[in-house]
Amino acid sequence: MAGLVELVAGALWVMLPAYVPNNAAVLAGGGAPIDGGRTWDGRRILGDGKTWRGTAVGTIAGVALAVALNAVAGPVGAGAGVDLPSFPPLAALGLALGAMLGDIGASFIKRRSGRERGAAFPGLDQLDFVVGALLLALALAPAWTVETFSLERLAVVVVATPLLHVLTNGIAYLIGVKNEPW
Ligand code: CTP
Ligand code: MG
Ligand code: K
Repeated sequence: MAGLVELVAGALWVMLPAYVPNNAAVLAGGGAPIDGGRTWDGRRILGDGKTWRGTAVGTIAGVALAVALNAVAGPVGAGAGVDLPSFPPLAALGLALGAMLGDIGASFIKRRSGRERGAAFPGLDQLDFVVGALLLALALAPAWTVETFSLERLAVVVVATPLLHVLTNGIAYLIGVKNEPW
């Protein structure tokens, strides 16, 4: 049991800098779309839901959270009796920016498949940012990523992230900051 708690706590901890960017982007969204309104084959390349401001604020929020977590990793880990990793700068950037890029890549796929802005794409919506975060972390901080994301932790991330995503987006919808509950 103690092992399971430590496993789940560690998995969620290392993903926090990837979880926060999407939520920060929702709060900060608006302004110029990344695709500048351009279309491809009659459909928007990305759509109005992917903005420069949302992407920048989301990325900064994720990196800032990693910096904050670094400051408290020791005391919090000791208090909870678990070993919590800290985030080197490139790992933090990879997780945060990668999460945003994964979400942007998903919008690209959604538009190509004819889905309008805001349409749901179950599965993709919940895991796009996980894939983006892990890939960019792997590219920017390969040793840290391989060491930190054990297969066990990855399994927890793949199972727990969709649940957390559904929960946080549902709350964001209910309190009126998000247009759709996904
Ligand atoms: N947002 C943003 N920039 C991003 C990601 C999100 O500005 N890179 C903001 C937008 O205001 C967006 C909101 O966060 O409408 C919700 O994000 P998301 O659900 O990812 O976008 P959707 O509007 O649903 O568009 P899409 O169908 O392309 O996912
Ligand atoms: Mg959406
Ligand atoms: K999305």
